[in-house]
Amino acid sequence: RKNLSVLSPQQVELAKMLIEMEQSHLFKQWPEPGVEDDEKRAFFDQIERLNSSYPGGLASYIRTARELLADSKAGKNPFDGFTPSVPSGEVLTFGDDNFVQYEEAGVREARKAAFVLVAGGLGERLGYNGIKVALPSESVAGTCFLQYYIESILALQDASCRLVQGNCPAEIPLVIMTSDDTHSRTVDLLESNAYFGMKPTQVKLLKQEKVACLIDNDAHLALEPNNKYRIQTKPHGHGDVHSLLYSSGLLSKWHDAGLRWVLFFQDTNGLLFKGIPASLGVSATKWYHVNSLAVPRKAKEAIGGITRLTHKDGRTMVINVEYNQLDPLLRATGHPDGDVNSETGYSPFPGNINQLIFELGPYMGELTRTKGSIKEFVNPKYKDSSKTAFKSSTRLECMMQDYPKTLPPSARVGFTAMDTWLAYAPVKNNPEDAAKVPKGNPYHSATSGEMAIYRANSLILRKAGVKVGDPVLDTFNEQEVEVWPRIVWKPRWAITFAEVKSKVRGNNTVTDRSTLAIKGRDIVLEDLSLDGALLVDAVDGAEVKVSGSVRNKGWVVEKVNHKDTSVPEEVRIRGFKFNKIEQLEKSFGEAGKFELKP
Ligand code: UGB
Repeated sequence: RKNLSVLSPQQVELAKMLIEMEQSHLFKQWPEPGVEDDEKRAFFDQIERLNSSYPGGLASYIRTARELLADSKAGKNPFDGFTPSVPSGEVLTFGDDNFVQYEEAGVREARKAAFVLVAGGLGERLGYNGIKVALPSESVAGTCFLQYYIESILALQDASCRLVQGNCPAEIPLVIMTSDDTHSRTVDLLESNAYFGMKPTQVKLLKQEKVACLIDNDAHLALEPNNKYRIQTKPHGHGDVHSLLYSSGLLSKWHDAGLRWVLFFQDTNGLLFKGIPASLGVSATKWYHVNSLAVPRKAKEAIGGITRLTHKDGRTMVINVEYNQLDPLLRATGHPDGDVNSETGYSPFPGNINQLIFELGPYMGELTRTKGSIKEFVNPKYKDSSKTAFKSSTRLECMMQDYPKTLPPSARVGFTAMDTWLAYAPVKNNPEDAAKVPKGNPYHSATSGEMAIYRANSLILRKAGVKVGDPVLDTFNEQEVEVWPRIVWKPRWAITFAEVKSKVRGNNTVTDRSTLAIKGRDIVLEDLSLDGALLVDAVDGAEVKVSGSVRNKGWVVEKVNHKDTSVPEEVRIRGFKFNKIEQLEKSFGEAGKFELKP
């Protein structure tokens, strides 16, 4: 009480709030006024930040925490009264007429879209020292994830404008949610690479704040172990993206500019944009307010399951049930074996890849009501079964895919499922953990993430009529993977299957030991026979026909041990590198018609 004289009027109000919320333990060790006054004010600076960054303020955080901790202690099932069942959604088959039509519809809509990348996570499971969006998605061209995302958005923007023939103001906005863990390194990555070709004004960074940790079931706030003037904080989860978008004012700006869609995506999926155009087309055609992209999911795989939940009172919703909850929910509702694979070899519940497409109007309406707050959860690790003490402090968390939980039953919530090879290859696990993944389940490692890109591009070219060599099985960092020809292309070469088909003519062949990098927009493969390595670059307007027989010693895949610290971290975590023995490399720097025929 005596220390109040040290504080500003706003800080005094916050101090009173803390006392009312039974947080007086925070001040127990405070010395007399006049001693460490700057530290006391700094303490309240942090309290002010924690208060203003949480919808409803810190008092609301503490109240919610008490409720959720009481529910957790009582063992209350968050799905009490709900029965799970398999929802129905749009299932796409890559390359068929339906897929191509949805892609065209999606490209048409893309100029009315805004993209939101959640990239505040440190990626503890991966253990990589840098930010995850700076990791190369593949090592033929060395494109990092952020570059791949930005170049894909720009390619979609151009494709969308071409389709509507000029009637196009489009500069598709990109929002990146960062955190203290990732913010400055994300800014550096963008600035040192000229925003990968995007206008800096198109990109907006929103930084999420961490939330206060809690020491017990009464939601007493935790102090840092060695600092009585600092509240301990931890990440609140990707669900923060909704309140940040709401408070940024961006949604109404987008709405006024005629935008219609907001697409959310995660930090390390090198296949993501192969499924985006068609899924956006599904949203537009089916008028989905919420559309989640999904892939077949192995039972117990560490991705959420999209589930229809029907309550005893008749309410029903289609929602992600997180991987650690699906199995217990099924067991509690008459499925004694829990989450198991069906005869298809997969769980009947489609896997949520957390790529979400929201219609902007209904989304804005809902956020005006909720201020962007998302249903939270708490996951305390108790010391013993009395559930009275925690092993370490806990905090509330939230997930962006829980947004539909507060929607009325009239909301149109659906999903779009497609093959995993096309749309999902995240990089989440370090080599040791990936090597322990049960056989048949995906590794989700840097190794599998990169190999998945070569596989997808090979399969897409095959579908477009190219004869692509078969994969060989090999093992890197103790993970057995299919090694397909190392084929990559810039998103501006082709962002849809229709574009791929339009740039592949005649009889083309790529052997299994080949590497192919296509870096320019107006490059066409026509009667090419490739057995080796070929890298072609061309400025826009340089129309290059690549044909004839290209044969050289090529690039050989060489193993690298993940423990070999003489190799850069981003290379050794994938377990291989290229020995670039011989290649044909050609660059076309001016507009015109050219033929590359060795
Ligand atoms: N992220 C943030 O931006 N802020 C945070 O505070 C935390 C994370 P993880 P997770 O698709 O593979 C999700 O850790 O949480 C960003 C879905 O919940 O990679 O294990 C972070 O930077 C799950 O349903 O994923 O699981 C990253 O971009 C499942 O679908 C993103 O949030 C799974 O992803 C995800 O963080 C999946």
